[in-house]
Amino acid sequence: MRFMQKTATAAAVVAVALTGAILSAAPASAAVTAPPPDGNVYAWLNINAGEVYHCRWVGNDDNWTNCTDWNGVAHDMNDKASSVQNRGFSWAVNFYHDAGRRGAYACLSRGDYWPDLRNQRFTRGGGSGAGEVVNNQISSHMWVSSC
Ligand SMILES: [Ca+2]
Ligand SMILES: [Ca+2]
Repeated sequence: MRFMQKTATAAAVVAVALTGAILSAAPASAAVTAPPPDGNVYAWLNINAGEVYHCRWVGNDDNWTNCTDWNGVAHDMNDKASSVQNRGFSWAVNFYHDAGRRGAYACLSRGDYWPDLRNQRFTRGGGSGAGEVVNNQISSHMWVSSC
């Protein structure tokens, strides 16, 4: 009986510690530089993810005109994203210059973060937007096994 009580207490302590870690990680800016994977790819309106206005996706999206943030609020991110982050569990993400996964693209590996898309270019695929700066030009994305 005594053993069970101790076990229960220890479990409660662990649960509190985990809850504290999650709560402190979610809203802090530190979470942006070292985010835990949650299966989503994120895009923000401004650089450095410094803006509440964002979208996130679990799957692919052929047209960023309609997307939703983590509160389920609808946004238009087409040709507007200035920072992106891959919080997927295992896949990389291709970001395309055009809707429908067309045009040139840039690839972001799992766990990576581009805080300022003015520093990134569409270096892959060729076609529309090839070699251009990624900032304010992404229109669709697709998960891929690797970059
Ligand atoms: Ca922008
Ligand atoms: Ca575009």
